[in-house]
Amino acid sequence: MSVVSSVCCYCGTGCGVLIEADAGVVTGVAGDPAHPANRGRLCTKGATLHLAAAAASGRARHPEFRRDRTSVRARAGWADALDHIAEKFRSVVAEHGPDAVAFYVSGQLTTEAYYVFNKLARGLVGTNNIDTNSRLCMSSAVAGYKATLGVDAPPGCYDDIEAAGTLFIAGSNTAYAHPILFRRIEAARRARPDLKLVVVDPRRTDTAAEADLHLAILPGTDVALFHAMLNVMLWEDRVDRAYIDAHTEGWTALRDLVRDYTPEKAAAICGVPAADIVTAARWFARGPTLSLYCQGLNQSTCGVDKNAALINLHLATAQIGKPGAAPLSLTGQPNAMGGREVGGMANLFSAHRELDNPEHRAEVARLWGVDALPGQPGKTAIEMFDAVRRGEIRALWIACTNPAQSLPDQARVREALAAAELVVLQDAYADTETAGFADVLLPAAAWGETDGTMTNSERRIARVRAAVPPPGEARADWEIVTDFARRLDPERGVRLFPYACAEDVFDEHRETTRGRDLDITGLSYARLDAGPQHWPFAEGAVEGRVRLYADGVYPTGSGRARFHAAPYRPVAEAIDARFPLHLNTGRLRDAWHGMSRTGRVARLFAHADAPRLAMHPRDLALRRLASGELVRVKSRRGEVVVEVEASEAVRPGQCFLPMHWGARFMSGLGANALTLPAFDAVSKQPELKHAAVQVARADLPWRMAAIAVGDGARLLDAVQPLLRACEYGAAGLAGRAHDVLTLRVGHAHPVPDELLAALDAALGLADPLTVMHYEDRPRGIAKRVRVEGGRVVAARLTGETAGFAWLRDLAVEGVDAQALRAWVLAPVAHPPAGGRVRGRVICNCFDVAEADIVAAADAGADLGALQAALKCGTECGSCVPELKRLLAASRAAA
Ligand SMILES: Nc1nc2c(c(=O)[nH]1)N[C@H]1C(S)=C(S)[C@@H](COP(=O)(O)OP(=O)(O)OC[C@H]3O[C@@H](n4cnc5c(=O)[nH]c(N)nc54)[C@H](O)[C@@H]3O)O[C@H]1N2
Ligand SMILES: Nc1nc2c(c(=O)[nH]1)N[C@H]1C(S)=C(S)[C@@H](COP(=O)(O)OP(=O)(O)OC[C@H]3O[C@@H](n4cnc5c(=O)[nH]c(N)nc54)[C@H](O)[C@@H]3O)O[C@H]1N2
Ligand code: SF4
Ligand SMILES: [Mo]
Repeated sequence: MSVVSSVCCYCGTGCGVLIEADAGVVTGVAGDPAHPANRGRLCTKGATLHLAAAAASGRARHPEFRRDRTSVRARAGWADALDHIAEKFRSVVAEHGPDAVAFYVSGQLTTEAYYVFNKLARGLVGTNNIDTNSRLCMSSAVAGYKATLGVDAPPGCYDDIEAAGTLFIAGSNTAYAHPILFRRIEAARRARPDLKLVVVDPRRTDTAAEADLHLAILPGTDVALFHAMLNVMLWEDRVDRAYIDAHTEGWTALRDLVRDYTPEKAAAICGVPAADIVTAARWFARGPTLSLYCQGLNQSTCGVDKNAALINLHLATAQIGKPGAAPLSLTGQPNAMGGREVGGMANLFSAHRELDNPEHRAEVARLWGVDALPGQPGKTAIEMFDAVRRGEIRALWIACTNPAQSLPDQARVREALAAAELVVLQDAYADTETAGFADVLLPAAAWGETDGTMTNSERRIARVRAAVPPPGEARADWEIVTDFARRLDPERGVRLFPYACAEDVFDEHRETTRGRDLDITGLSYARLDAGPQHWPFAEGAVEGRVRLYADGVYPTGSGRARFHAAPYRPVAEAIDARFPLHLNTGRLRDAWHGMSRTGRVARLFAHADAPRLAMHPRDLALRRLASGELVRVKSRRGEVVVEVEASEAVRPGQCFLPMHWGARFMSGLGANALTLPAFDAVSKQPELKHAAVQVARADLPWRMAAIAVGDGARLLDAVQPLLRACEYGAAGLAGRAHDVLTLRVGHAHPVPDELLAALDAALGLADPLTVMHYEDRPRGIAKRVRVEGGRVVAARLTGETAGFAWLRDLAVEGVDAQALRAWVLAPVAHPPAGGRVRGRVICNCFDVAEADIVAAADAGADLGALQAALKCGTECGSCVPELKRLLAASRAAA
């Protein structure tokens, strides 16, 4: 057995993990006690990384390609696949120029892979058409920092959590999206009960529920709120005039602008009490104040203004450059920061250089050893897919991202993917939504299989290490690019891409940072082996700089930070009589994006096993809907059918749909069937957090549900035809010791018998000799159950699906199925008396269900008693916020 230290491949917290491996297989993970981001802790997703890594089905193992759109992809060798792409690229470039080629890459690549992709696009192909999913994620934060502080550098660090007097969390559901940071926040508040927590979020998330003050603002109104807070600070003389005079510029314009934003006026725009705005302003100004913010600010058509308006507050009160005081933008993906360092966006260049600066271009050309670099701006994500759709971009290389799930307005995205002459997909898995569009599939090594570095939210660079070899012929991302570059241009490619290992790439990247704000010339793999380090870390330094701007000098040219005076602007798509509800989208605790990895770990479905639209009970009543019913959610662009659930966490007039379910896990295209491609004029980041929708009951009387024990990914493949055939469908996994497929579908009329027969064959329900079978044709009701060794291993319920959850739990628990025979062979639909259903699991570590927690809470338990009796929330802690919420709900009900 071997143990290798690396970092978690999920969120930007960047937790250190120890990967245990045996005979080439990842067998376990543990939090790395030596890593400063997590000190040994992991959240639900991090703690199950080994399960995701060990799930072998669905991995891309061999290159595949097809010569034309009418054929299917066939397995090929690396040389043939890469030569095929090279040939296509050469012909497209010869005929239409380099800008007819584009790369769409990812904040989940290592810095080294990111670096070589950039060099390939700009240095070898000669196009700036390289953008990334960070455009959907961090580009407003990048632009917000640059507009105010001069460069894209988060000035604070995680230790500021413990040093702060006020934590100001805006548009971040830290409890779900950065759980280990939230554990630190909880611990800091336990240690110092006077540490104030303010949360700005339209929803009452678990993060908001923990706050001393929750500002449940109306969607998109943050700028009005932040301006009003500054208005209060001005009135009450809480701004730091000396700091403003010495270290900033643009104050007068901002001061004049915010005069109009009285708390009363902002209260009307934001839908929160004016008194709360005043309180927030006072706590903020008192400080030291650490702001933590994420997609609620970034994913907006005024995302840059939101970011900058918050930074204004830090500058006006001098809450920056000292312990506990900083505007700290949380990065989403594990290497969102590293991508920015190497210039991984269409408008950026290596080492925080600017594309539109000719000197910067010349510097990079010199460093790379090329004559010149293209100056024509590249296309950003939304623009890029539009250009593909129009036929302007003909060849598209996608790596480590799943645009057929995650980009807004899926109908348009899919038109683009279908229109392209060549789609290359470099992914670790072969079964993502985007894989269906790929002409060439290049199998990539995944987490635990590659070497490199990543930078987390606090500018800390850590080593990523391989613990096992990649499966089949999969290769590291940087290696695929290097090989391709050498084939595309045998002379220049070999000269420009001389790398033999990831470290060679790192060393070259390091050199490009010399003299820049993010100078890391003092770092090396050897240095990083001793532990992760903050940048900047210039040659000769003994450690990285933990906090920036302590001296009040900003890299803006004038040395002064710039106030940003932009008025509040509403969301792009207003609600109206036809689309009267605000739709908000975002994350759940245990799912990662399109679930290509978390969707292989059955226990990660236990917290939320299907996509559900959260709506306020009043809005449900208005539509005569009840929790659990199917609804059709429609926007101007598309629709989805999902279950609705009553939730007090959303305000009346709003609803929330998780982003995780795409076409592989549900019928339809998921949340992004509804979202719109409108983007911020500066950052080009789309407004994924808001669309206008309508919601109405979906009358789909024909229902079917199925379960089956087996290989999760294979079973999910088998249910795809049914998901496609039905208007409603949700597929997932359940279980811990073994995978149980779960499938629920609904449709206006019965689906063709052939489809059901095919499903039965795939789930092992076809053999009349081994399958118990009840059928009531006139009523359209059928039950089929297969029992093996006294255990339910597969079942299908048609027409009447009331027994679904009960059967699923029987299959999960593998309990003796004696009572089943009588039930299957009788017309009753509901589970027999005593047929218990476990329901949602809140604590994933100890497998504790909501029902058991609620029962204990109703019996008077407090958090300590709950933890002592059920052990829930005593391991990773991810469920603690929810335990507190259930306890509070129980107390309120009592
Ligand atoms: N479990 C889990 N964790 C993740 C990820 C994941 O997929 N799953 N993904 C990672 C990635 S890439 C990212 S970018 C981060 C995202 O992390 P977060 O940004 O924290 O997560 P989201 O749920 O997208 O959105 C955050 C909150 O913004 C709120 N919001 C919506 N509109 C507004 C608004 O107008 N103003 C304000 N103030 N708030 C608003 C939403 O209600 C939501 O609660 O998470 C990272 N961590
Ligand atoms: N409605 C809505 N949409 C959203 C958001 C939202 O809040 N609401 N959030 C947006 C945000 S912030 C983000 S970051 C995006 C995320 O959207 P995506 O980038 O599409 O998300 P993932 O599912 O993480 O895609 C990563 C892909 O890389 C593959 N992969 C994993 N490891 C490797 C590897 O080592 N190498 C390679 N080559 N491939 C690998 C995975 O199998 C997966 O297919 O979604 C955006 N879309
Ligand atoms: S908080 Fe969880 S998902 Fe994020 S890096 Fe840490 S273990 Fe991974
Ligand atoms: Mo993200």
